[in-house]
Amino acid sequence: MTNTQNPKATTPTPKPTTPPEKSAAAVALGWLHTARFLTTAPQLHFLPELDVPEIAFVGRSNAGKSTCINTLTQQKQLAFASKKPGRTQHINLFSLGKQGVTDAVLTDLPGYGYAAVPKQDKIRWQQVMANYLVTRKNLKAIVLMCDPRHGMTELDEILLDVIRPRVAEGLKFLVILTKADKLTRSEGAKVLSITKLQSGGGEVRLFSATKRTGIEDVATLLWDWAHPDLPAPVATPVEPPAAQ
Ligand SMILES: Nc1nc2c(ncn2[C@@H]2O[C@H](COP(=O)(O)OP(=O)(O)OP(=O)(O)O)[C@@H](O)[C@H]2O)c(=O)[nH]1
Ligand SMILES: [Mg+2]
Repeated sequence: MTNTQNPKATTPTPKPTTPPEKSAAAVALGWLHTARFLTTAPQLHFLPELDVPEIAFVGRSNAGKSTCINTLTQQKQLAFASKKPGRTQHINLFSLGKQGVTDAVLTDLPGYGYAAVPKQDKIRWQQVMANYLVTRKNLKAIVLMCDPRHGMTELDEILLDVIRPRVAEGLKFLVILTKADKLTRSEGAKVLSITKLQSGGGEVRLFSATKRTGIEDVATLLWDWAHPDLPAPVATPVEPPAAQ
């Protein structure tokens, strides 16, 4: 008999669904979301020595380093981003890790190439950064942020030369082409393939904080690099429901 009084009573009970498998990207983003401020230093020798993997964000001023860190960590103001170039003037470290246990750090470095900076300061800063990139013992990966509308600039090439010996020794290297929302699809594809050639074997990804392009991919890559001894963060596949 059909129940005409209460149509809801005839609605079939939804089939029990299996919980979705937690993807590698979800694990990586959950890990990045634990980011918290660790310390800030005006110069290299003020940085604490650490024994966890460190991932440094470098690139021209205004390329989008701080915004990228905020996007990846899903926090609005962890790193200071600004329309005004030269916003980040210190080396800022952020701890990552669940339950307050730090298992990696992210480093936001001041950008280079900002025209308004006095020449002496520029030279001093380039030396600080080169020193950091060459001597920081726990440095595990470098993320070079690059505005694809300008491509790799001379200063980016100098940076590549500085880190090349360490990349040859196993330092991980990723070029993030930022602000991809400003490019058409074909412009994006073109700059991606050119940068792959220029990056000397490093990884290259298109990224947009506004359109949220490339976030999961970059997050997974960073998680993998910070946890080389762990298997990929995929939960055990869920068994399909038994046939009725
Ligand atoms: N359209 C667009 N704008 C972005 C994106 N990422 C960053 N921006 C903008 O670019 C400007 C610079 O961003 P920041 O993150 O402060 O750049 P930065 O590399 O940290 O700059 P410095 O600290 O000066 O080295 C800001 O106005 C951001 O809103 C993006 O993916 N798309
Ligand atoms: Mg910044």
